[in-house]
Amino acid sequence: MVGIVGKPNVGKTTFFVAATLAPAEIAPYPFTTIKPNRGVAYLRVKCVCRELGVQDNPVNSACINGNRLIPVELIDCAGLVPDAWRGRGLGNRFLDEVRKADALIHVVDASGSTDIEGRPCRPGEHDPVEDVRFLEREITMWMVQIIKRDWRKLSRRVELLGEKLVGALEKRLSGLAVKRHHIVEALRRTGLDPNRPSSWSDEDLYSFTDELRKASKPMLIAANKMDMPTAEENLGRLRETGYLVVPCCAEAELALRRAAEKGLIRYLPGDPDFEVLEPSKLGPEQERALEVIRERVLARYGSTGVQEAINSAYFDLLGAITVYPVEDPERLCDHQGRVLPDAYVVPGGTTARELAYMIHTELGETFIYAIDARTKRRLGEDYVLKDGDVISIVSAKKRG
Ligand SMILES: Nc1nc2c(ncn2[C@@H]2O[C@H](COP(=O)(O)OP(=O)(O)O)[C@@H](O)[C@H]2O)c(=O)[nH]1
Ligand SMILES: [Mg+2]
Repeated sequence: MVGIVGKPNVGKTTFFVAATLAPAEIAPYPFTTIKPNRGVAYLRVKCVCRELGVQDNPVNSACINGNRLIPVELIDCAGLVPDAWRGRGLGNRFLDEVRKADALIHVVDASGSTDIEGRPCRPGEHDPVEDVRFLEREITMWMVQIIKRDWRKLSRRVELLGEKLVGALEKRLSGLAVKRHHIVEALRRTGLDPNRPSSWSDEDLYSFTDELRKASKPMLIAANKMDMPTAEENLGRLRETGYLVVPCCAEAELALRRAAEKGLIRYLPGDPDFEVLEPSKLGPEQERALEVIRERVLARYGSTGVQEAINSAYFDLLGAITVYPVEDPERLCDHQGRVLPDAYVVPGGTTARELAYMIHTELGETFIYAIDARTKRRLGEDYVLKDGDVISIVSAKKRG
């Protein structure tokens, strides 16, 4: 799951509403509304159907003109204000939501027309780079607070009873979507001694936790409100932070999706342009508004950035890949004859057997080998899946 974070009034909810408005061509996913601030967005990838020259019948996803749309969960986190980690504002709610996220999209008001607390100010007056630093610090401080709670007890167990720090922290932080390899990575980056936690200073603990945050909550910046004249120059400065920065206009995306929903324009989220389908039904104001979007956003930045930000969160931050499991490697279909029924978005490094487990526990347990449907070659359980693989799994037990 990916969380949308940022201070108030930057456009998080606009981004969320736009991203979770299903394209008109596809029936909304059955679990579209989970909670008011939790919904389903779609990853957009080039489907393998064209390359393989087949007409597909997607089941767990949709395919529009060769674009596979795969549902993923998105959460619109409460606006963050300084000192949230101490419980200020909606701090606790915010942190409770960030807890579950595997990656974060930090929506920033690139136009600089909201101050550090999210209050409107003169466009260009506020420096959005400050927002980036403040959010990092808030999340790190919150994690420090959790780790510090029983640091001494934990240190004693490690130093006197020989318990491993990595294992102890893993248990302590399991509710924060922090994994073992994140902890190992943070230790490696700080070079701190895992056998002597009692010797760590407060600064050591802070830098360790900061690395832990970077590893376990990778983040990109959606530089929003790019339609505003003051946004352009902040874009370069935001890029200097080292983060992946996607120029964005959530308001434009929302307008385009709504116009597409009504059949007024042809537009698929992520497209570089739109096509007016019903010129007679567009009022002069709507026509002008769409033209402004084309000029100020699409022509300049190549898209509204909303789809790109969601795709980047999965494919760049999390290194995910898309694979297509099929039962019949010849006809590329499931037992009901549906061609390329499913697209799975899985972590990079996933093996054939791990994929089998993701499909069905029993399939994982009875796995014999897999078949690459393109080459018809046999693949062993340790085969590491590649992006776009079409895979059939052969197991000892016939599934009913
Ligand atoms: N100019 C401009 N305004 C936007 C954009 N996205 C959102 N807004 C406006 O910013 C204000 C706050 O938006 P909202 O989504 O409620 O922000 P949140 O508090 O971060 O959830 C609203 O007035 C939106 O219309 C954008 O891309 N461009
Ligand atoms: Mg909001």
